[in-house]
Amino acid sequence: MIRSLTKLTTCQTSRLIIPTLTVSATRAYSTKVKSLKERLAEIIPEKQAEVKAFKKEYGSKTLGDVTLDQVYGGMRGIKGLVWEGSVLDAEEGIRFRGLTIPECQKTLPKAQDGGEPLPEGLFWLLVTGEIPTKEQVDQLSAEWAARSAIPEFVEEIIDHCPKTLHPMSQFSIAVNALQHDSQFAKAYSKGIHKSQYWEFTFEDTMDLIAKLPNVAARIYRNVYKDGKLPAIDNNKDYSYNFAKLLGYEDNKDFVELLRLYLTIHSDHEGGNVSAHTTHLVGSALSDPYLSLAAGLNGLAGPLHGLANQEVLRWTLKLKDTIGIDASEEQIKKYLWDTLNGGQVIPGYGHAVLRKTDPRYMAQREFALKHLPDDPLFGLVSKLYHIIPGVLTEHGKTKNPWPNVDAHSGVLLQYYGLTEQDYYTVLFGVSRALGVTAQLIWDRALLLPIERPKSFSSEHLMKMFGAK
Ligand code: HAX
Repeated sequence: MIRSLTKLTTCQTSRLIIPTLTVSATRAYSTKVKSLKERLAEIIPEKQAEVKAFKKEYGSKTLGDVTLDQVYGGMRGIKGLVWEGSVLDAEEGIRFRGLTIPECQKTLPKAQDGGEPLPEGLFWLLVTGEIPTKEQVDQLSAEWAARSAIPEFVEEIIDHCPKTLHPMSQFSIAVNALQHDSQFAKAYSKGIHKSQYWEFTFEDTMDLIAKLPNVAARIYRNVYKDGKLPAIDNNKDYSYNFAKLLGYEDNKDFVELLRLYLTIHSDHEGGNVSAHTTHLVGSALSDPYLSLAAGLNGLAGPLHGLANQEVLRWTLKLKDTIGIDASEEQIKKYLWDTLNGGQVIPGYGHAVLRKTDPRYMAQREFALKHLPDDPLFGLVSKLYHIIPGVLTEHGKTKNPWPNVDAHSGVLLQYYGLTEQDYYTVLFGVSRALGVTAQLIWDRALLLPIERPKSFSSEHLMKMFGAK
């Protein structure tokens, strides 16, 4: 068995599609270090064999019953998806390939000693299950820098969007337009063997991730600034270059924040709207561009990623209405007014989590280190002590604790990125890392088109003999 696996690996590696690169980019990363794709080509055959054997032996086992409440209740808790990159525990929060956020902060390569992890490392971890070396991560930074340019017609499409079009809609339009250069779509239409799907998915994924900062920053500069973008620095990491494109690279702490932000927002297992949508659309063999654009449209919903803009808007409104030094009683009244107005308190509650989100805690730790005296951070901390009690008394939400979105806005506004409507675009750039990592595995494991069963209410009532 081991011998046949080795054979497969060698032959798979020799068939690898090597991307075309500019001379400087080739110089930047044509070293002895094995590339992510080469490493993947070794891992995939082993995993394919493992999953095949697993399915053969345990394929008929059940994972649990499905209740009618779950069918009407957003499929909450139904176990029906495979997701390799991360698993979410209701009490503990997310683990990326088995690692908690603090463990990732400790073990993943960093740009500076004691700093935040580089999202390149997290991507490597999500894709391979292995912690990369600094050299491997540097190679990935260089590869993404080399692939980062976007076609002129995509720039024009973005430039033609009205400033009043929500940045997430612009983002989704631009990602769809990038599909023009999908290697997967082109190869598929020529006719490729299904064993090669993952390679073209990988190439699209690498191109797409590399281009997202240019797309996202162009939207930012067009809507909020003068529309001009600087060139990126091929010797710098992904987050530095993204910060540069946005115009914030001079502030080292902001760049560190972006590294943390892009790392922790990347993946949250498979059932959340953006992840599941990307995976579902990809199952029709829609390429990674089309799949991610669909996922981004889901992320743009206020109960999902858009909550981060809603949190800051709601918090600033609270501040303007009752003041930054409002008493506990005033804050409680404000909270009850929101709830009695039939609105949710943004940034609180979660479909799976039942404790404070560790992504919230990671951002709180960052704030305690870098902006402990910021008045708005003070208000966010005060809300953290008051909101869970009020939501518990309200008695509806199953989880009164803050989620990831309750903290990101206060950090971004501290560094001057105050344009709330833009926040979900940053989330989208990060989420791309997790959902496209899974797309590679979806195609490597040859997962089929998704097609769960549905019934009409009438049919369900008949099934149970309900009158
Ligand atoms: N404020 C007020 N009511 C809330 C609430 C909140 N923060 N969170 C949940 N509830 C309500 C629900 O609206 C629901 O009310 P109804 O029975 O009247 O429909 C009830 O409590 C039960 O909901 P639940 O089972 O606890 O929560 P769900 O799994 O249905 O929904 C949500 C999870 C995250 C959508 C929900 O908690 C919410 O709307 N939170 C506020 C918006 C938000 O922060 N979203 C971001 C979530 C994290 C994320 O995806 N980030 O991208």
